[in-house]
Amino acid sequence: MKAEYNPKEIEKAVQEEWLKEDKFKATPDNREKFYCLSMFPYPSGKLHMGHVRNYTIGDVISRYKRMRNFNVFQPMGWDAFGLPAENAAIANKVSPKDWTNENIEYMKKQLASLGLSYDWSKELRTCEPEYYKWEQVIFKRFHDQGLVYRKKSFVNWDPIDETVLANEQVIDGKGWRSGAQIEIKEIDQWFIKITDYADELLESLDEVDWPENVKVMQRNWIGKSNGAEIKYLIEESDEYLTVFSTRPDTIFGVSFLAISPNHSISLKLAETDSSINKFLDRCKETKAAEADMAKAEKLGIDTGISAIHPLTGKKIPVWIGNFVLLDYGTGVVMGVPGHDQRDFEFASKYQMEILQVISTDEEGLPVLQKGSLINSGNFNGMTSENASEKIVAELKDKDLGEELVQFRLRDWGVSRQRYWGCPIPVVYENGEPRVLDESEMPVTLPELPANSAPIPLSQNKDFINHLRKLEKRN
Ligand code: ANZ
Repeated sequence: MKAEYNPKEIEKAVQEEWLKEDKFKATPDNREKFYCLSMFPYPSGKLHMGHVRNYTIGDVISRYKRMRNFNVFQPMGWDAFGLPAENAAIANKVSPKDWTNENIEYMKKQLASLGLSYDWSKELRTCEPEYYKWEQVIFKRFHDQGLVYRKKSFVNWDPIDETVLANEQVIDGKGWRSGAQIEIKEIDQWFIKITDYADELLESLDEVDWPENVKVMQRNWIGKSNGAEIKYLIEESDEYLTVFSTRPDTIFGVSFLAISPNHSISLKLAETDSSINKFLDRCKETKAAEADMAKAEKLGIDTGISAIHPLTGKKIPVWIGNFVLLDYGTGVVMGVPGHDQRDFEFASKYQMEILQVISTDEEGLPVLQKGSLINSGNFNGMTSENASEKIVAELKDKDLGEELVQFRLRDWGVSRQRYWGCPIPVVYENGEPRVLDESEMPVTLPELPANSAPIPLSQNKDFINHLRKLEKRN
């Protein structure tokens, strides 16, 4: 035996032996089973050190369990759909499928050379119809349970990559990969109703054994807020603007209402008012991650509309504010500059009244903590908590408000990739969407002619004809 360990020689020989004997293929027997699955890698081309670390950890666990006589099943697969394959395909004039499969073969060799003990007989590639059929089946079953719905919503549109981007993929108003100026578009999208489970998700965090900082991040992401919906009558109309507020105790300090630039009233006004139109254009450049919005300069424009304060009857000006999110609460905010930093900056900039209605030990304005009420009519002297309750009760009596719980968690939008993604199993019959039957699945991606760049599915004639046939069958 040689004194020196030569990995290239020894490992290669041993790995060949493993392969010959199908060493890691899992077959059921009487032993206790152990299933070990690490996250599938994206087949980007080559493994990096992060992969090596990640997959070594899974493999160490599998080997340990094997040595303890468990019947271990450790499979591997590829998270193989996604835009990078399409971009590479366009740049290199290969099909996304060939590009992906070539990368997989290369990375598989690399994984093998690390000696990781996978059962390759069960390998999955998420771009294969045998796999994504089940995504379509799950979509259908969610739909049948009322957990999938379609709604118009605003998205970040990257005109170069011709795709929708998540807020986190927009950096300073530009696409993270293409660098293109992002456009805000309103399009129909499918959503999965994960918000139905918000409370359950939040409560079950108490039961999982995770580091506390991770749990805090999760709680913030779910973002439960207890507050109230409060209605302000729009002057000279019978319509209301409804705000969501977590601080009804500050209602006597309201100096303005602010609506989102994407609110239907803003859009309507922009049709006839050129300065509002210009303002909305300016706001379009800044839709991005919420965290960026919080830092951005607060900008607004007066709509000229007034609303009536539900308790004092005072006229309150309605502004459009770039800091108001359309898809949180009601898309309308009551501005209380004496007690909210953002409202304070806004009111200072546009010279609006700043009234203190909560008194604490804090000096100067804004006073952010809760305390006792001042300048608030019958509610003076009450604590914030007590006053909030009483104020909401009075609003409820007048049919102008009620308690409301809001979550920051949004329903999950499943906009697909241009071409290289799982087709959503829906056809349109007389303009109405029909989710396909499980017997009609999988709806497969059309093959691309050799050397042609992938085009969006909606423009692919083969695919459209295929769907037409499905429509006729019913
Ligand atoms: C008046 C008020 C006074 C508020 C005050 C806060 C402090 P969280 O806790 O994150 O749920 N808000 C409501 N909808 C909004 C939207 N679509 N875009 C931006 N801001 C929105 O925050 C709830 C508070 O965020 C709400 O309570 C509202 O401002 C604002 F001293 O109402 B508050």
